[in-house]
Amino acid sequence: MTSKVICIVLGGGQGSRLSPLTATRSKPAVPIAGKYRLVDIPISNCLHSGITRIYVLTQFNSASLNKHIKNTYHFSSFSEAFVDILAAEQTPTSGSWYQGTADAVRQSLHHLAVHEFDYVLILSGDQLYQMDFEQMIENHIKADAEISIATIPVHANDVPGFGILKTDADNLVTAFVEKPKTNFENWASEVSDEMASQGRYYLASMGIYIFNRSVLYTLLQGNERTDFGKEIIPQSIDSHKVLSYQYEGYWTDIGTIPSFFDANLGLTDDIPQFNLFDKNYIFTRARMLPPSKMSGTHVDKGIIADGCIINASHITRSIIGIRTRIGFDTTIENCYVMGSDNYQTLEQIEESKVANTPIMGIGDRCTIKNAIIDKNTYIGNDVQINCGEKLEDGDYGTHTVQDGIVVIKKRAIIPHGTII
Ligand code: ADQ
Ligand code: ADP
Repeated sequence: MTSKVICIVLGGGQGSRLSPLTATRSKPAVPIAGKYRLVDIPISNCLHSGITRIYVLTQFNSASLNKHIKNTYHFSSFSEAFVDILAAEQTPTSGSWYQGTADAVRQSLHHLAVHEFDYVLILSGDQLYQMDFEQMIENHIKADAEISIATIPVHANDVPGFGILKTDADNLVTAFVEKPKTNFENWASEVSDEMASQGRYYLASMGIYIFNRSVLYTLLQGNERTDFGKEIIPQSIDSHKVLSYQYEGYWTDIGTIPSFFDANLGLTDDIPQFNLFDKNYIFTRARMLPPSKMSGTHVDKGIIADGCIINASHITRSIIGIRTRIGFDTTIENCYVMGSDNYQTLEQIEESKVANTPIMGIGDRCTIKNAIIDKNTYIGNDVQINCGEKLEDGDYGTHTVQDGIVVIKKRAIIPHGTII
C-alpha cells in the first residue's frame, strides 16, 4: 500500500522560533542528538514504513542540507525511491516565498504531478517521534477516508499550541479549531484510562495528514488558502470524510529553543522516551570518523558522538556532538554541544596558542551549564557560561538567551576568561 504514497515533509518556514540555530541553515539541517539532522527523523519514519518517495519543502536552501541529503539517502537506480529538496523558488506564476504550509504544498504540486500515487502523506519537519505510517495508511484506506489526521491526547495547558478536534464514534472528525486560546473546556474528548491518568483530555492534531490525491488537488487549486491548520482542515470537515488516527506513543514538537533543548537532553535519560537504540533507528550520513578519545573525564548521563577528543573533568546530562574537542578541567552540565565540521590542524592550534586566541571547541578550566553550543565555535580557556544568576532573554551578538538557555552561535569566538 505504501507504494501508492508520496510524502511531503514541511521542512520549515523562516524558522524564527529556532533562531539563532536557523540563522545560516534551513531548519531541516539543524543538528540533533549529536550526529543527526532534524530532517532525518521524518525521513527515517517514512523509510521504515516503506514510503520511499519523499520531498522536503524548505523555505531556504543551504549547502549543508543539500550535502546531507545527497550524502545520506542513496537508493538503487532500479527503484523509484528518492529524497529531494524543494526550496521556495521563483516561477513565472509565483515570485514569493511559501506563504504557509498549504501554499508550500500548492507550489510543489507540479513536481508531484509527474509521479504515480494515490495518497499524499504530509509531515512536519520539527517533531521527534517514531511512528509506523503504514498502519495509518491502512486505517485510512479501510475507513474509505478522504483525509486522515494523526491525533494525540494533550493536557489543557498545551491546548493553545495545537489544532484541537472532536470525533464521533467512528473516529470521523466532527469539529476542528486551530490553537484555541480560551474557552476550550467543551473540546475535551473521551480518552483511554492511561491518557486520563495524565490529564490528557484534548485531542490534538499532530500536523501529520494523509490526503487522497484528488482531494488535495481540489482543496489547493484555484484558491489562495495558505495554511492547513488555519484554513484547509477546518474548512474540509463538513465537505469531506476526515478521519482521526489516534496515537499515544512519544511525540514532541521540537520547533522552539526550549522544546529542542529538552528533547535533546531527554535522550540522556536512563530509559529515554525516544529510543535511539530502537530497531527502527534514525538514518543519517555515515561519516568515516575516528572513535571518540577521552581522558580523565567523569561522564554521568552523556551521549558522546564520534570523532571527539575530550579531556574534560565532568560531563553531566549532556550531548557532545561529532568532532567536539574539550580541554582539561572543564565541566559541562545540561548542554547540547553540536561539535564541529572539521578539525584544526596541529599547526593551526599551535598558531592560536602563540597568538593567545581560542582554538576550535571548548577550552581548559571552563564551566558551561544549560547551553546549546552551535557548531564550529571557539570557546577560550577559563570561560564560564550560565553559572550565576538567571540571565535576561535577548540577543547578545555571540549568543542568545531564551528561557534561561544560552545558545552560543555558530562560529562564535568566546575569548579566554569570558563570563556569560
Ligand atoms: P504548527 O506546527 O504551529 O501547527 P505551522 O507553523 O503551520 O504549524 O508548521 C507546520 C510545519 O510546517 C512545521 O514543521 C513548520 O516548520 C513547517 N512550515 C511552516 N511554514 C512552512 C513553509 N512556508 N514552508 C515549508 N514548511 C513550513 C501545526 C498544525 C496544528 C497542529 C500542529 C502540531 O497547524 O493544527 O496541532 O502542527 O504540531
Ligand atoms: P551546518 O548546517 O552543519 O552548520 P555547513 O553549511 O557549514 O553546516 O556545512 C557543514 C558541512 O561542510 C559538513 O558536512 C562538513 O563536512 C563540511 N565542512 C565544512 N567546513 C569544512 C572544512 N573546513 N573541511 C572539511 N569539511 C568541511
